[in-house]
Parts: sequence; structure tokens; C-alpha cells
Amino acid sequence: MTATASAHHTALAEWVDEMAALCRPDAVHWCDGTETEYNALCQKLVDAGTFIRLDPVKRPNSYLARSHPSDVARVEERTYICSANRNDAGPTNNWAPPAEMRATMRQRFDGCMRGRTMYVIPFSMGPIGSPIAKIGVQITDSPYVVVNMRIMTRIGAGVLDALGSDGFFVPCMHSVGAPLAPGQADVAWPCEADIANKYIVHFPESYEIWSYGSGYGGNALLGKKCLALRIASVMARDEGWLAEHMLIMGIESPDGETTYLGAAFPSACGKTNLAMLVPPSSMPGWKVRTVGDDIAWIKKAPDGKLRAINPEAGFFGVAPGTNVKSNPNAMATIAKNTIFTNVALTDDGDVWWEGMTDSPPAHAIDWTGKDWTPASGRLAAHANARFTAPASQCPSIDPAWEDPAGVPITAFVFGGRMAKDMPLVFQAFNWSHGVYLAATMGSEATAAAIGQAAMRRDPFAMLPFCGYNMADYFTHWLNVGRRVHNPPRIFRVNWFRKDEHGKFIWPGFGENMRVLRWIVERMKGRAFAVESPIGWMPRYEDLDWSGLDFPHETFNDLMAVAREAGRIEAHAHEELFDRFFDRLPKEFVFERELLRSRLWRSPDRWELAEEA
Ligand code: TSX
Ligand code: MN
Repeated sequence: MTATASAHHTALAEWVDEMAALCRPDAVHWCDGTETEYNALCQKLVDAGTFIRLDPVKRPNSYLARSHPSDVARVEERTYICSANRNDAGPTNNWAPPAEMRATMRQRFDGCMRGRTMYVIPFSMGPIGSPIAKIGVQITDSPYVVVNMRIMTRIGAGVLDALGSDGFFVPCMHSVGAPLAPGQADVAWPCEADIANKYIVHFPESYEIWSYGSGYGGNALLGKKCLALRIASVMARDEGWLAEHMLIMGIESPDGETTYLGAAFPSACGKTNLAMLVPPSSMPGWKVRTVGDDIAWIKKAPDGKLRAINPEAGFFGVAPGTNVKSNPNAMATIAKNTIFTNVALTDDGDVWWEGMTDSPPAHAIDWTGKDWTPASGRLAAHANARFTAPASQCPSIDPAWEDPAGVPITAFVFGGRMAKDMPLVFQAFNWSHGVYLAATMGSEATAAAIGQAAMRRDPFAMLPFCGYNMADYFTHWLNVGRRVHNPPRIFRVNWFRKDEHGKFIWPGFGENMRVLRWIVERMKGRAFAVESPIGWMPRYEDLDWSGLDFPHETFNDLMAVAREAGRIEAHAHEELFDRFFDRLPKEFVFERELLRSRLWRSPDRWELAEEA
């Protein structure tokens, strides 16, 4: 496609010209999004040594990329929210004055694409033309980014058509920050190696993104965390909807009805595994349908109900730990047409990572390109190694996953990773209590030395992804509940409680379907619950135990709430919220006091076995 392709959108054409003048690339390439273009760019990446083509029989049309060892993850300490007022970014975001940061960006981008091609990627987050979707245009000097964006979003000519002559788009500037002098040879993974010179910058008031120095994941695929979460969270606040770090799943019951829910978890809780869960065979007729595994955009539909779309078109999943037992649907999804980054290469031209098979290969090339054997004493795949695969290839993909109207959301689930004190599942008393539960969630970071565990709070799993003051975000959530007629029910779950020997009490994975069934039936008014100091809980007999030998006694341990632990927890909430000062919604102060008083009148250890 040529530069004239966008000539009918003056603002877009002008912006691209201006950016080309600033970055001074050798060429400008407008991405049309075709398969021909994709294949040509993949070939270019193979020729450059960035991609290794995998075995065409074992892993058809798939590639392996190895990043620079300094460029392996999101860089939160270099991520900025540049609002005019520092308090509008809030205490949980890095902030810099917008004018100052704009000057820094101009300086970094000045001539940064010399010797390279500048790609222009028109992309849609969400089905093209959906009333919930948004359009972005990413400029990048990384062909690796282009091919990943083609899997993760909808790109190309169809997006320009939807944009028309004056449609709104989010400008997303990206450079790996590695210009080439005339005659200078390129490297396989160009980037700025000095972390202090990487910048992931958001201007929330002008809905703009500038990313410099990294070619990896969320730093570089700007549709994902930068647009679909940080900028979209600001747009959602401004326009009255929700942009959330949530999977979306449909749960089909034996009567053929599908109930959709959104679920938010901090990292390392198995969100993708849950989104693609395979129910146990002892629960015939219960099915899980995947809509998305990472991000949900949720909007009040004309009928007053909340409907959600997955703004993405692919999965950018963590490879290590993924196997046919933990996630058979993910393994099937990545069987072909997949880009792998920082996994190991096997001698037969396939990929491998820790936890993929019961026994490791005798030899492989590790993610740094070195020979590796199980005796090497280091990881073959980087812990944050990824696969990029089309969502359409997922066997459990929901038939409605691309419905422009979205799917109706009737429940929100919030989870964390807690070894103690947090029950398997409970339901919030009401919307504001549920928002409070979500705001206080987190996972524990174990300090191995003394076996002491500190909770790392991650409100709504949005801590690194909220593009504005989180206290205002909590207020926004409270307001959404007031505006929706029958707001979704809110649940907390914890798959990770351990016994006194340090063993996981709950089998997790497919068995989580038993918890999901209770959640679905609660909303249909079919499942019983008892009131506890922290919320509504299922009794043993309220869960489906068919085909699973799980003793009543063990269930009580899994669900128990210790009053002293609850008291300490309530106190920790105070510390968490103090940093938001007067912006914190006053409902949260009342919720905390209500929690305190419910705990006060409860026994030392509140158990389901007791008659309240
Ligand atoms: O993804 C997980 N889920 C959700 C699945 C739908 N994981 C993996 C977490 C790391 C990303 C889990 N790990 C889950 C879980 O529900 N539960 C656990 C803990 C656990 C680990 C192993 C066993 C049981 C529980 N059992 C055996 O290994 C035999
Ligand atoms: Mn995520």
C-alpha cells in the first residue's frame, strides 16, 4: 500500500508525514493487513535473523524470535502517565509534566528510524465497526511488531475504511530506538539496551501513546496494555464504560444456556488457563467458551445491560507452565500460525519450555541462542517467554466472540493467590461491597527465608494498567453500578490456599468448574449460600462433587475465616487506602467499618459447619 492509501483522512496523513519528518526513516510502508504482506514480513525477519522458521510439519507457519536479553518484559519503572495535574495520575503511577515529556520524546524520536522502514499500522481494538471498538494507528520501525499486531488486533485496509475521512484514532508512536548509520549492519533484535533510556509514555488528556527503546510485548504492541488498558481506562471514565484487565468466558449449562462473566486476576494466577478451562467429564453438559483471556471492554447497551467485547484478536500468553494438562486448549491454539518469543528451540525444529512436557529434551538451543541440556542448570525458555496466536484457533472460542454487540456480562470474579485465610469462593453482599473486595485484592509474595508472606495489593489487577488516579477509578466503578439496572454479581475466588504442610488444598484447573457452576447458579437463583462475616458462601452440599473425592472436613479448612486474620486484613486496607487521601470514595471507609463490625461479632474461627 502507498502513502496515498490514507489521503482521504487528512489528519492521519498529516500526522504520518510529520512523524516521518521527525524519525527520518528510509521508507514508509502502510500496512494493508493481507496474508501476502504478513508472509513477506516474516520472510524479511527470517532473512534478518530475527525469526527462525519452525519445522513446517511439527509447527506449520510458525516462527521463533529471541529478544535481546535486556528486552524481555514490560518496564513498569519506565512507564509514565503524563497528565497535566500530577494528582490525576495518582500515587500508583509514574508521572512527568507533559510538556517536559513531549520535549524528551521529540528528542528521542529525532532521527530514530534512520536506516529503517517506518510501518504505519491502522488497527481496530474490537471487531471492526463494533460500537464498543476503538481505532488506533501505530507507527513503528519494528517488522516484528507488525506481524504480532496482525495476530493480536485487526489491522489494515478494513480499518482505514472504518476510519473514513475524519474518524477518531489513537496515535501510537513506537521505535525500538536503534537507528542505523549508512552501511551499519543490523542486529537480530534491535533495541535500546539501557533501561534508563526506555520510555512507555501515555498522555491521557490527548489520548496519545509514545513508546521508545523496547521491542517486547506490552512495551511495543501498543494496542494491548497501552491503548486497550491505560488509554482506554481514561476514555472509559470520560465516556461512562469500563476498560478492564479481565478474561471473558461463557459458561454453558446442560440446558444450553450460556452465562458470561468477566474475571480479573493478578499475574501468575492462570488467567489464560481459566479462560480456556476444560470441565471435568463428571460434569456432563457443562462447557466453557472463551471470549478473551486478558482484556474486556464493557459498556451499557441500549437495553440497559452491560455487554463486553474482547478488544484483542489473539493471545499473547506466557508459555512456561503451559501443557496438555494445564491448558489443552492453549496447546491446540498454538499448533500453527504462531509466533514464539524467547522459548527454546528443539533439535527437530520445534519449541520447548519448562513445564511443557513431563521430561525435558536431551538437548535444545535456549532462549539466548546457546546450547542447553537438562544439566545446564539454567532455564531453556525465559520465564516470560510468550506465544502470539490467533484467538480463532482456540477450540473453546465462543461462537459470539466477534459479535460487535458484545456478550452480556452477569458476574464479575476477582481472584488472587493466597496460601492462607482467603476462602475458595464467596459472593459480595452488594455492588459497593464487591467493588471494595476488588479494590483490596492481591497476591502474596512469599519471602522464602522465614516462610512469611506479604500481600502485594493489585486492585482490580489494574495497578500497572490504570491510566489515571486509582481512587477516581474506584469511584467510577461505584458509579457504573448505580447506572446499571441489575448490576452483575461480584465474587472473590482463591484457587491457591495451602494446608499446614504447604500443600495446595484445592485441585484447581478443570475442577474450578465446580466453583463456576455455583457462581452461575447463584445468579439464576438456584444455588444456596450462607452469610459469613466476609460475604455469601456455599455450604459443602451447595457444590457439585460428582466424580471428585473431596472430604467435607477439607472443604471446611478451605473455607474457614479466622477472626484475627480478618482483623489484620481490615487494618491493612487502611494502609492501602491512606495513600489516596481525600480522593478515596467514602463508601470504602464505611465498607471497612462494616467488615470490622461483622468480624467483631463472629467467633475466633468462623466455619461453615457451625449454625450461625
Ligand atoms: O492456572 C491455574 N489454575 C487455574 C486453572 C483453570 N494454576 C496454575 C497457576 C500458575 C499460572 C493453578 N495452580 C491452579 C489453578 O486453578 N491451581 C494451582 C495450584 C495447584 C497446582 C498443582 C496441583 C494442584 C493445585 N496438583 C498437582 O500438581 C497434582
Ligand atoms: Mn494481562
